[in-house]
Amino acid sequence: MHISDSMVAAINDQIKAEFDSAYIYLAMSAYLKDAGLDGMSHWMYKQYKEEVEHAEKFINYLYERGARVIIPDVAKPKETYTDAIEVFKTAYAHEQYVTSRIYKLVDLAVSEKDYATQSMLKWYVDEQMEEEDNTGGIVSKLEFLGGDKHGIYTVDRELSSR
Ligand code: OFO
Repeated sequence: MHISDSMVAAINDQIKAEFDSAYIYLAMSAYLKDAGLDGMSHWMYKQYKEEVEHAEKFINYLYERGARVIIPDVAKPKETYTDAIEVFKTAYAHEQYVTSRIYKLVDLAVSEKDYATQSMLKWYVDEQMEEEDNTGGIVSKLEFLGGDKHGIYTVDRELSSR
């Protein structure tokens, strides 16, 4: 069955959102590196790479469906933050936003009875659950520490093993 123009447009839009996410995390990684938090910076760098993979997965899906891929502009990400907690809170809120976007794609695929796209999106639904859990978990830890430098150092070391 042919994929609809509206579904192709929505997926191209999501490809942009994934690249925007990648850049947001790359900028967070650079901020954390500058703040001397090498482990957190490394964690965010890995997150950046994952977002590029998410974009590529959508690109390959459109290729499989014989649809046109549009490579987007990437939005300039925020460069500076108050501290590591603000970084991870922003990342958590961003993941919640991306989840809402993925759910809208599912809604569209359901309304169009596009079963192939629904099946492909299942992977993203699961992935978003994991990403919210990861970023939300780090926020909880940092909030618990409430600025305690030794604790932050420990979390930083822990995140270096991602
Ligand atoms: Fe692509 O999952 Fe995060 O944004």
